[in-house]
Amino acid sequence: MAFSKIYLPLPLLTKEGMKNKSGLIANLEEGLFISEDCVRDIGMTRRRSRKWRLGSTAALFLVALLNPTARGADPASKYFYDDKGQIVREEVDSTGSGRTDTWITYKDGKPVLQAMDTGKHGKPDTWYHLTPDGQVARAEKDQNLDGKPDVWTIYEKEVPVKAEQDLDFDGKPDRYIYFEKGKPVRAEESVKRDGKITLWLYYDEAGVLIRDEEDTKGIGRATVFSYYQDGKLIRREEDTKGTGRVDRWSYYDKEERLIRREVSRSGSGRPDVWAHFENGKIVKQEEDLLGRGRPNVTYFFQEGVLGRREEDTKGVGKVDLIEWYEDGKPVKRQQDSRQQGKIDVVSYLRQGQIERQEVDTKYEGRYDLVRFYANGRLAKEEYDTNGDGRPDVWAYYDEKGDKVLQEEDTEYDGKVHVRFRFEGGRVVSKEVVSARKSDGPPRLLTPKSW
Ligand SMILES: [Ca+2]
Ligand SMILES: [Ca+2]
Ligand SMILES: [Ca+2]
Repeated sequence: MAFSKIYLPLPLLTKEGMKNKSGLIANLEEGLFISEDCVRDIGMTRRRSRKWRLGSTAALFLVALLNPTARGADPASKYFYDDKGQIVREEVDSTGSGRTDTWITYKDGKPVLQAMDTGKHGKPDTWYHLTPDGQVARAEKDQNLDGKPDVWTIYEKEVPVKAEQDLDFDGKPDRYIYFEKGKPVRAEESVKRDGKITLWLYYDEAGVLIRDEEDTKGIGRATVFSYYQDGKLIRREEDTKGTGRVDRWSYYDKEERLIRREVSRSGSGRPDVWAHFENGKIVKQEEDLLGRGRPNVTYFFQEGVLGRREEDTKGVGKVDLIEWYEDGKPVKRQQDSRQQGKIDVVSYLRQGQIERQEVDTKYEGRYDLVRFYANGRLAKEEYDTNGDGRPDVWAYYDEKGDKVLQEEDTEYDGKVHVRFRFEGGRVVSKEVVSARKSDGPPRLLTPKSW
């Protein structure tokens, strides 16, 4: 009776095939999961089976068998018979190492089950169930060596057609793999290991992942769609609100690093936010705040930190508002209030609150008004009305924003000569400090407000 050699490998995931989501190679042993890693995998990270290749364990075993001189011994079998002389069992030491590594069960003189120790554990970890004509009908594999199978493969004419994998070793399958012509074409997985299928994977003819769809919200339909090239993520589309409409598109480079992300905040199905990344860090983000289908706001980042924001507030194609940021807060704001290509208002902020503002009231490239704020409210203004670079009118405001006092240097000598007091927007008193020309009303100032 010859030893029935069965080396049909199980369609397991190889090292290359077991990248997890962050792109790291998962912990593996002989191309298989190791148990702690699988347990840790539950609910935490998820490995996507990028590629299947036929497992190598059995192939290595075959090499060892064909090359017995390497061990210096020949395979040896022990046979066991029933009282009628019919063979019931065979124990094989396939490498001649003195240790049994294959156990074959016979029925009616034919092998029906071949159990193998593929990893020198001293006990079987792989079982092949055979048809009466000696073909593999079903295979089982115990990956975590707890004595219980956790991969089940169904064969037709010795070609795998379906496999089931128990990834958390609770005895129930969590991944179903479907084959065509011996190659995986499709898989389904219960990501939470609760039996509910939430991940669908699709493979090309070479068994390389081309697309997967995931129901991340447990709503019974896919909300994340990922596309792969050469097994690597190139694009991901997401329905982040579960409305049935994609509202986020992500694009990746050859190292699976994010290079662009588009978002539809309005939910229209068309992007209105465009973010650009370099080396995994955001460098620029554009936004369409006017709903015109093109961006009118751009954020600029350095080392992932916001440095500047530019806005075309009217959507005319010209930036008229620039904000500078430090530690995530605006510290300076430049405005072209007339949209004519010149900055005429500059505001300085602290902790996001305005402290000072310089205004070019005549739009001639010179700041002739300085405003001071207290707790975000206008408190004081200084005007240089004659363009000599020195203030000559000072206005003071109360907490309601009403002007209460205006002082004027009518002689342009740096001193106050006339003082007007206001109540409810009207002059209630005039005090002449010292002046040659002091008979007029308070100076009319522009701009009235900004
Ligand atoms: Ca097991
Ligand atoms: Ca399970
Ligand atoms: Ca002046």
